[in-house]
Amino acid sequence: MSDRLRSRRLFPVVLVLASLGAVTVSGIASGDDASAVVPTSGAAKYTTRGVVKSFGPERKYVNIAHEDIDGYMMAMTMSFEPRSASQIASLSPGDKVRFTFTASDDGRRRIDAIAKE
Ligand SMILES: [Cu+2]
Repeated sequence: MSDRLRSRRLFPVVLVLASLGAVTVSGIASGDDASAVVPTSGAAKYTTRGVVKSFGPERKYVNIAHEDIDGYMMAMTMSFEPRSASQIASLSPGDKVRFTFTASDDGRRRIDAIAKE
């Protein structure tokens, strides 16, 4: 009886592990396809200052009026993606911030660190 219960409990775990294995295997297999690999060679990191203007739906991104960024672009307002929601949880429109972000070849600008000034 207890053996049967135990095997019933283990069964879903085995399925999950098996599916994780399948994901890993297909991930490795697709490594041959260059388009499936996130480019890192074209990624560049910048640190700048700005003013928080607004947020995207569910705070998936924050619009910041940033200063001139040497080697990247002139001052303007544009969106940046937090890597985790906690990074921008305490920010409000009007806050002055200093932040570092990574701009990658896929056009995304992800915030590495951000702090109010
Ligand atoms: Cu910009």
